[in-house]
Order: sequence, then C-alpha cells, then structure tokens
Amino acid sequence: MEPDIPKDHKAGYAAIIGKPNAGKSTLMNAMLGTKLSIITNKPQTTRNRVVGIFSDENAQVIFLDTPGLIDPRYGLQESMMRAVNRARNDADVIIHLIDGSRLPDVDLEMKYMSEVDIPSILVINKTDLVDRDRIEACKKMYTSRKEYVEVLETSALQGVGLTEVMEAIKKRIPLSPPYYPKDQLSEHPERFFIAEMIREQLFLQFRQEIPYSCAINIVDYSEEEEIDHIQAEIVVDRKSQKGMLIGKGGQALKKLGTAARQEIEAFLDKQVNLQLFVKVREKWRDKPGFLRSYGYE
Ligand SMILES: Nc1nc2c(ncn2[C@@H]2O[C@H](COP(=O)(O)OP(=O)(O)OP(=O)(O)O)[C@@H](O)[C@H]2O)c(=O)[nH]1
Ligand SMILES: [Mg+2]
Repeated sequence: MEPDIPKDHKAGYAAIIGKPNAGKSTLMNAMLGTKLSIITNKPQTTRNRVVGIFSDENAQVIFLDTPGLIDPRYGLQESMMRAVNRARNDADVIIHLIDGSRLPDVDLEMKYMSEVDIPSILVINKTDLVDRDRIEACKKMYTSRKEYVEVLETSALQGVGLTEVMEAIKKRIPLSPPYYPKDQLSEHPERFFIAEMIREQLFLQFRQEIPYSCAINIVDYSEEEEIDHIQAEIVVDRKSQKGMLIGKGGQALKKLGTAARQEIEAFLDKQVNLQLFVKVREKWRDKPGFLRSYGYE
C-alpha cells in the first residue's frame, strides 16, 4: 500500500440504475464535478456502462452510470441491458434513481430492483420540479415495494442533495485501498468519449429515430503537436437516413461536425480537425458483429 493511504481508507463501486431519462448521467457528472457522461433530454441516451471515479483523501467511489431500464426490443437494447447487469454485478451499493416529476409506472424497474440483493439507496431526483406532497408520495410508493437502506432526494441539475448521496455511499463501501490512482477520472480510452460527444450532438440536433439508429466509429486518430486529426463514421441502419444526416448541400452534417468538434476541443484542450462520414450498415442494431465493433458488448 502507498504510504499516504490512511488505514481506514474505503473503496467500492456504486451503480446508478433507473429508468431512461431519470437523470443518472447528470447525477454521476454532478458527483464527479466533471462532464463525463453525455446528457440529453431524450430517453436512452446512455448505451454503455460508463465509469466515473471519485477520489478524496479517505475514499474512492467508482460510479457506474448505466443505460435506462427498458424491455429490450432489438440487439442494441439487449446489449444496453447487459451493461446494466454488469454494473449491478459489480456494485457494492446501488443508487436507484427516480425522476420524481414523472407519472409513476414502476412495474419494470421494480421487477428489476426486487431481484437485486445489493444494498440499495432510493434517490428521488428532479425535486426542483415538484412539490413536497409529490416527493413524499413517490417515496411511499417505492418503499412499499422494496426495502432500501436509505431514502434521499436530489436535484442533480442544481447540485442539491449530493453530499448526502456521497455520505450514504461511503457508509456502504468496504475498507480497501483505492483501485485506481487518485487522479484518474475514468477508465475508458479517449476515443470512447470522443465518439460519445458526437453521439450527443446527434441526439441534440436530430429528431425521432435518427439518434437511435446511429453508432459512431472512430476510424482514424492521429496527433500532431498543435492539432489532432480525427476521422469518424456515423453508422446508420437504413439507407434513407443517410440523406437526412447529410442534409441539403451537406448543411446538417456540417452543423453536427462543428458542434461536436467544439466539444471535443474543450475536452482535449487542443485544436481538432474532425472529419465525419456517413456509412450505411443495414440493421446494424441487430447484428452481433457490428454491435461488438461499435463498442456494444
Ligand atoms: N429539472 C431537472 N432536470 C434534470 C435533473 N437531472 C437531470 N435532469 C434532466 O433530465 C434529462 C435527462 O438527464 P440524463 O442525465 O441524460 O438522464 P439519464 O437517466 O442518464 O438518461 P438515459 O441515459 O437516457 O437513461 C436532461 O435533460 C437533464 O438535464 C434535475 O435534477 N432536475
Ligand atoms: Mg444517461
């Protein structure tokens, strides 16, 4: 053990699980104080288990952001649910995150959560949008269906209630030296985050099925001292989507590329030359080989 690690140091995994759009990625980013996981106002934004590492002097909490719980209807969604299961299997503690502002349809998530025997903390999020009665009713409904070790409230967006969540997690992770160096924030390669930033722009700039039909594949990445050159494919699963993505005179793709490049430059703190190509891979979302090669196990 490194000499500066205190004897009572704790370390463990906290999986954030809940329905699509509950604010899981927002919460993880808020806990880390960094934008790591992409966030949009559309459900099913997150597709992988995204690791975010929080460290202070006495503890290391490895957050696992996950895709929203759904009933999978195609291969990609099945892969997304496997990502949730992997996070659940690794977790020392689970944050079951609820969108307190939504009309409750709890069956799917309670079916999932009732089979989980890992200590679970119920967190009602988006408290900035609802009144006290609603929050209390929400708590009552969930706690009547499962035993939680703690019940908390947050507004992940406004940064309210985060200290309490952190304390509740720290109470339930084991004594252990850190798993990662204390200055490490994640374990995914840079390419993963770059692809995610492009995907985030797809969600922000396109409507309906387009964002759900796309994957991002970084095909080339070369570094110069002053600038990074990145080539990425936007993979669509139907021919007709290609034209929509490119737009009239290439305008839509250009707008997407500019916005994504700016995000990537801020992330890398470096100038970037981003080239985007659109590629059709019929029904990639149901083909195991494609899914794997685009990072969906
Ligand atoms: N008002 C309010 N909005 C929030 C809060 N937390 C998250 N949001 C918003 O809710 C939307 C979804 O947030 P995400 O963090 O992407 O939700 P998610 O649970 O990760 O969603 P998926 O990845 O699709 O499962 C975004 O528009 C967020 O800005 C909150 O505390 N209050
Ligand atoms: Mg998310």
